[in-house]
Amino acid sequence: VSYSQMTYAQRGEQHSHPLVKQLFATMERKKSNLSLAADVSTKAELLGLADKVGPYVCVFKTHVDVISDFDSDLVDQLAALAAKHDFLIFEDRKFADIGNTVKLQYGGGMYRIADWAHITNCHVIPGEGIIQGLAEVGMPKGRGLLLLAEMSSKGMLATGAYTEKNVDMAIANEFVIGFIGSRRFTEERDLITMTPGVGLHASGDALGQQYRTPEMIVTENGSDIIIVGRGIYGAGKDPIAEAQRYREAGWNAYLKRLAQ
Ligand code: 5FU
Repeated sequence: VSYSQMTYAQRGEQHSHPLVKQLFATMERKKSNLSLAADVSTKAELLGLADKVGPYVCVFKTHVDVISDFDSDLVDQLAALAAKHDFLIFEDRKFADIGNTVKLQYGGGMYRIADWAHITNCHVIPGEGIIQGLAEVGMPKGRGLLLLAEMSSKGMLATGAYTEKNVDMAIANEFVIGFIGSRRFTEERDLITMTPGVGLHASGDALGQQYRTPEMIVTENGSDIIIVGRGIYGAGKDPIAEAQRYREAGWNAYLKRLAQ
């Protein structure tokens, strides 16, 4: 039986990676396969959003390098909100350098991403050394890595043999817990997929973003988690109401998949 036909709870019970076990348990508890993409530019906005939508998401996704007043208190407070509302933190860093450099970028610098982000991601364009470098920092801390097997934007180049290479590398590396992409990629060791570019209405933006619905992504394509940004907190929106709406849409798409 395909993992797409199993419940998140069942998958959590049999998964070998403690972080993924925790993720699936959270998803089941909160009935949420929604991740918020919090692309806001100040500490106050980021924390405010995390406190408001925290109850409805399983993963809170950050781009910490767009915060103009970043400090270490921000990540302390974000970690406290993650505990309060029961979500994981995913820093969407998209590492893309050689193993030795990404080790420095992941563990050190101003952001010290490995100290607070449960999940991060990378491009495999440099080859497998990037995974090994990140694993040296993240594995002792119990973190997990997603590979960018595809992207959501128009004309993106991660296709065909490149996408397949991502799948091979994910299967071969214990530190990898899954992918960014639009679908389920493999039945090997229950690697998860998280999908950005999800919207209930808009079809895209002026800079190449393309949106698909939760049903296309979760029911039809077998992805596990939808990532939604501006659909929830965009101009004129009520983030709590939209988070509830996307949570319900994502969860119903999952229930529909199970019933197929
Ligand atoms: F890897 C990817 C990708 O392929 N597409 C994306 O859109 C990541 N993203 C991120 O998801 C992007 O950096 C934003 O943080 C978020 C999408 O936000 P939106 O407001 O829902 O378009």
